[in-house]
Amino acid sequence: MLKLYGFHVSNYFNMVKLALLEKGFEFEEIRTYPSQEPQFLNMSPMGKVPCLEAREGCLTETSVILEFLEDVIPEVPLLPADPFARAKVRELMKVCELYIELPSRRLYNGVFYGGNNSQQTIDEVRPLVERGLKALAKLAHFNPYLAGKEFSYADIVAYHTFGAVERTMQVVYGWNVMDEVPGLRGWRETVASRPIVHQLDSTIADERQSFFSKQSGE
Ligand SMILES: N[C@@H](CCC(=O)N[C@@H](CS)C(=O)NCC(=O)O)C(=O)O
Repeated sequence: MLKLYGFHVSNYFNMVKLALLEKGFEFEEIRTYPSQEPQFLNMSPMGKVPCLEAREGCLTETSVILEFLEDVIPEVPLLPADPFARAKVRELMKVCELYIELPSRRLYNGVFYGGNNSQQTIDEVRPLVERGLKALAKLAHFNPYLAGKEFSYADIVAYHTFGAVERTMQVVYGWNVMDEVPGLRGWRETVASRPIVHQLDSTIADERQSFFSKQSGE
């Protein structure tokens, strides 16, 4: 059986977990935090989560894991069959990861983990995220899903990107990114109403509460 290593506060972990659930995989979840311990680096060479253990060995990097899952269970497709449409979904995934999630992530320490964000980082991140959102606005269909009529990996990646990004932009800049792109808010509600997404969101909410109350020593 597949084993998924990670924890629910990790947006990348939640992308993979949602894909596993949507595709109907049986898997075991092993709560794991990022670590530079030699034993964990043998599984996840950068020490990051998620990490997926298959019969053949371990895989890391969310987009790589998602592609693997698609190859294993293509019968429940989360990528379109047509090569160009497939590439357009991957383009949306990349924009979310590289130009929205990664710049925002530079502020997570100050927002979620009690650290400090330097003024320089604060000044640098917002224009980057604005540019990423403009790219998303150009590419997204919201019809009702990001890439069109079918729910896809673009929705999974974007959905679990915007959870943390929305909060971060709100806390740091008082900026509501969900109003920045027309259609984004309605799209999120559509995705959230999918039964599997809804069920996973409840788990995430419980886990997040206990994670952050432990962190703040409550
Ligand atoms: N590029 C990685 C990013 C995964 C990632 O950054 N995971 C976070 C948890 S959300 C982590 O492990 N952080 C620890 C670290 O960066 O060392 C992926 O696509 O899976």
